[in-house]
Amino acid sequence: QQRVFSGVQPTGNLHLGNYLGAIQRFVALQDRYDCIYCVVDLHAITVWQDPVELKKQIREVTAAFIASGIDPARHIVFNQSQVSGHAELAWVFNCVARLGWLNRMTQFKEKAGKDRENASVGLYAYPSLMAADILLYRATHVPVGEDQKQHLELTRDIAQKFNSDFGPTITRLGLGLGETGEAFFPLTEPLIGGPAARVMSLRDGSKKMSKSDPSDLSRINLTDEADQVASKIRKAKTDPEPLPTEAEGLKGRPEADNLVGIYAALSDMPKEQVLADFGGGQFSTFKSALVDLAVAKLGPIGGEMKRLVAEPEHIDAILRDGAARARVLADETLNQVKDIVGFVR
Ligand code: AQP
Repeated sequence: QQRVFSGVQPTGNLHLGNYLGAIQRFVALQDRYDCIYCVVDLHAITVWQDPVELKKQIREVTAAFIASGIDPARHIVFNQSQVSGHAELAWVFNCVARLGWLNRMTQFKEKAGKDRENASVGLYAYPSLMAADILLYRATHVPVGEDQKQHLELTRDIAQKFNSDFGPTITRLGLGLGETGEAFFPLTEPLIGGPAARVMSLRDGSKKMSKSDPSDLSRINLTDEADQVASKIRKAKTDPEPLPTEAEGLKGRPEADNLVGIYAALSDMPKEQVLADFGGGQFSTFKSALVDLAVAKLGPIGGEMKRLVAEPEHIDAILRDGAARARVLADETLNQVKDIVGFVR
């Protein structure tokens, strides 16, 4: 069975990168897979969160999912902390993952910065929890932005080590997948790609668009009003050359490449087509078209998000229902893991 799992952290300022790299693709996968979309609040607290804000942000991410077109009746939408299996399986994976593997994770190095001694243990163990999120549902596919590639590789390493450490027990208990029956966890495939796998900051083409960038001008938030979107795109950094006519010409021009990629992803066309339409022209013309496109696409989503967050009881009911359905799947895996590892239950 083909199953998709992915998550978004409720850490504020949901932006165009989150939308194009993740949420828009979550929506597109709904017809082909059973999907589980999670608001990963346990991940959020790896850095300190204000409790009142955290609650608001959990509801806001849920609202973004629904406003973008995810159907919580057909698929599962919930917040991670309501299903305790995530934390339980993460502990088992903490005992499977090796220190050396975690030491190589670049996101931890970036987020911990120079003051590594002061980073939380949770931030360090984050990839192990992420592996648990995915493998608790034995998900086969995970749509994420490019920045999560390394964590996905670690998830596969953890699955593989668990499968090999416990191979004979998995076979003896008849819990394996596929022909050989030795593997309990699938080797999950990342779904990364398209023109917006890595949306960059509007102020600096070498940095990814991110929630934590102190400059609000660096990102387009999903809840920005039309005039804010227009002003941010008009102020976006560019270079003095006109747009190239072919994708080759975007090499070495990160800001131009980023804006063309955003246009391509928003309009669901390849970058080549965007350049066929706008190549040779000035940025000002292209930026005006990009403003119109971004406002047309994001305006309704932002409006619907605001309407939904005004009814928190409705959102909380969706999350409770999703969590109850997720728990059934999670408990099944977790019980099998307990049997494999040798716990008494
Ligand atoms: N710039 C991006 N381009 C494409 N995809 C992106 N994603 C994030 N940024 C970009 C994808 O969005 C999903 C959810 O990401 P997250 O919840 O891990 O949040 P984040 O935006 O990466 O935020 P952080 O890490 O909380 O904030 P920063 O980076 O500011 O410290 C993921 O699929 C991610 O790949």
